[in-house]
Amino acid sequence: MTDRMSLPLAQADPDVAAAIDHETLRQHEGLEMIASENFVSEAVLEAAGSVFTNKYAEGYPGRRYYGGCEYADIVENLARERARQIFGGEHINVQPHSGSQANASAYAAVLQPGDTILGLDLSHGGHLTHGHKLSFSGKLYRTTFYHVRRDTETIDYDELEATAIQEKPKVIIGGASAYPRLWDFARMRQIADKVGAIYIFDMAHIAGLVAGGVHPSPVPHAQITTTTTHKTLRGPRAGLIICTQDLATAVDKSVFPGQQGGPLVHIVAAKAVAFGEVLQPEFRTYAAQIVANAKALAEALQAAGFRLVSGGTDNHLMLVDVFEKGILGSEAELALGKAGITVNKNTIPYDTNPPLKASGIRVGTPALTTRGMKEPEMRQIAAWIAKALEMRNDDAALARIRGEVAELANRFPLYAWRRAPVAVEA
Ligand code: DSN
Repeated sequence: MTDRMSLPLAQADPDVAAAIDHETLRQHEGLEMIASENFVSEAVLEAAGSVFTNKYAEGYPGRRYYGGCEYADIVENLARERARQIFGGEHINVQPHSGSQANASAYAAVLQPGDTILGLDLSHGGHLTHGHKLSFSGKLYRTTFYHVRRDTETIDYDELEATAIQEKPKVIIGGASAYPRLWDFARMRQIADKVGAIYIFDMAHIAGLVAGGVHPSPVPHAQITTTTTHKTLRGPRAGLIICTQDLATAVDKSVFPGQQGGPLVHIVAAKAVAFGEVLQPEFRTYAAQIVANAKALAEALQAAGFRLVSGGTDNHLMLVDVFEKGILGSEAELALGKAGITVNKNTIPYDTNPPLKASGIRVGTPALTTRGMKEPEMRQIAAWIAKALEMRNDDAALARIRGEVAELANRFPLYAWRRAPVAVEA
């Protein structure tokens, strides 16, 4: 290997190294409350940064198109076995590079272009890949949507059933990126069976809660369950598919060679490590604390006068209707960012504002729970959120909150040895 190939990153590429240092510090100093984000362990980071990034391994364990796959087989088999222990299910595919590619593969396994999908409307909490017209799912397939009720802001299963009977979809997909309540998996499967549709459930947001036993599982109900692995599940950024045995060959072919070439073996290895962590008893405690923290945060925000979509939360996230107080979601996101609290603006059901402004913010607890924060910290954070939104046009007040936030963050260290303050310029 040449000398240059052996240099540590800080010497080989100081610009990228500095950006990584800054990002490490940013993650440490702020309060990460984007509901879909989390912090992986050092072990997962190490596997994700391992020499498996060098390896091609098209195919599946024992049936590869390249030589030298004996260790790739070991990590892929470990990931599959551990995922099976966590979620059950008859067949597991751990190769999807992302949740979107897991969904693309799931659809392609059971649909032809032009077939109909019935999914939750994006503006009611759904996901781009559940049929939105700007996504492959809305371009390749005919799409139709179900919604939440105006009064309860929970899924309208009667509307879903009526639409299914009328539109005769080949796939009904459940799952959401911004829905704070439990799902009725049995009812959805019943509707799917009634109209002869395949029931797919995308559990990306709640997978860690399902794994930790604090949320019912869709796996016994859905013919195909998809997920990302990096949200509540706290693994590397990637996807996963669980399906019934009769769909195993179609799903495997759909992932490779249908949607992807070689798997990202370093990420598959990191999934194996993360799934090993999920199998430890501590993960159940972690999952329970995510939900307890969300409840504490929701109650404190309500006590501070905020309206929450659907009146609260059953899972890891909540949607705060800030427009009810005359604040746009985009303004709230900006003000909270200045105060060191990272959230995203989010449409609320029947929103009268466009998505880039939105009437709500989505707030989640998985990442802060990983740092060890509990209910008292959630109540403190709710007070800061209320104060920051009230003082949203006062940069000095927001900077003061940011200082208090940093003090709290310092009490819950993150990646301490990875931070290189010397390399980080102000
Ligand atoms: N971007 C993810 C989320 O934030 O929910 C969904 O893909």
